[in-house]
Amino acid sequence: MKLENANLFLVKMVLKHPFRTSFGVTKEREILLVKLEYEGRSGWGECVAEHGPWYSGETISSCKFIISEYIIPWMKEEGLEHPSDYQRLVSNIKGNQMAKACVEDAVWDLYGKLNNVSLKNMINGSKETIPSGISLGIQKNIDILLEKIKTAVEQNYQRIKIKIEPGWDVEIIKQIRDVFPDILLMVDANSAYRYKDKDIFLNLDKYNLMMIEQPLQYYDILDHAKLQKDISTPICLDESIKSVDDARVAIESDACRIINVKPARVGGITETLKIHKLAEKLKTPLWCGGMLETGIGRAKNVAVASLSTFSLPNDISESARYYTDYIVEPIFKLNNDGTIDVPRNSHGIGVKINIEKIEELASEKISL
Ligand code: OSB
Ligand code: MG
Repeated sequence: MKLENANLFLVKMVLKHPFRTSFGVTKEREILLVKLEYEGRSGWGECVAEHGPWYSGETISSCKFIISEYIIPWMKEEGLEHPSDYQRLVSNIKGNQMAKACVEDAVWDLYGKLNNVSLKNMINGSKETIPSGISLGIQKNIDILLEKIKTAVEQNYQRIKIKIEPGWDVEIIKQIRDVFPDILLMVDANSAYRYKDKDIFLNLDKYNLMMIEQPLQYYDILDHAKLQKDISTPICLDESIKSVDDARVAIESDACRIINVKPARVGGITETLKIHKLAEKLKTPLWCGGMLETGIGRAKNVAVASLSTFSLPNDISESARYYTDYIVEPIFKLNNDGTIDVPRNSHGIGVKINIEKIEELASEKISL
């Protein structure tokens, strides 16, 4: 298939509740969507980059630039036999994983639609439902957080993740454990600490946490390995892992024992499949992270989480947790057992795009 048409949409979605992490507060999400067209069919991808470079170095503007200046023109020149050929097409572009990933997602979706096959089946996903967890941001006070945990536990989310930062860590976890001694609980620091803060992690080590996600700087594999020697709670890396090579180095140096794979952060589905193979070989448990995606990115994440190595609860909560507007149908709902169904009888990412809604929410539309 050789690309005939491409469109970018910039939509704004307001979160039901502000989401606060150690690097900032998100109240609304500006989202770049990519639509690719070939032979009357279209494929969609969602870019997870944020307005500013706070989670990673990429931004909506940098992604727009890389996609419109290079990726789309190259795709109009050269056809692809299969989505797995896409990596070669963009191999000259260093970094810019999120920009590359959202176009790759649209290629997989388009290929699935042209060939009547679901993304789950294209990548050999082996699960019909995926375990769902919830990520709770930093709150104004502990009572609000405890109430949010109570609600999530009643909804049967399979594990609770708490965002931490200096001043909102050990004492908060102690109080959560006083009320909820047995829930599957983990924390995510989004790089808010340095190795010199090791005592905080020695304290957190007492609270039977499933894992500690990204405690230190994203480039700092050495200090993560030192910290992992000091504590028995597994370290899970998020921001540090941008490729299968990063994953191999981190696992081999014991800088982490679990990886949060965000397909967009590692450059796409093909790179994710390489990490899946590596994790299978090295027996490293994976789970799929989230970036407050709309239904387009969420559908892709759900399919990826159906891979056998994605054995731990994912940051894929039900659609209604995030936004009041929906741009796909059906929306993702939480089953009573805290799982989410993987679309399998539909084609591509398995959701129908509500183009009227996208046009309504779009502040910008670019035809390439
Ligand atoms: O670090 O996992 C993270 C959201 C935005 C940016 C970074 C992260 C997150 C989350 C939310 O934790 C996960 C979700 O989409 O539910
Ligand atoms: Mg994280």
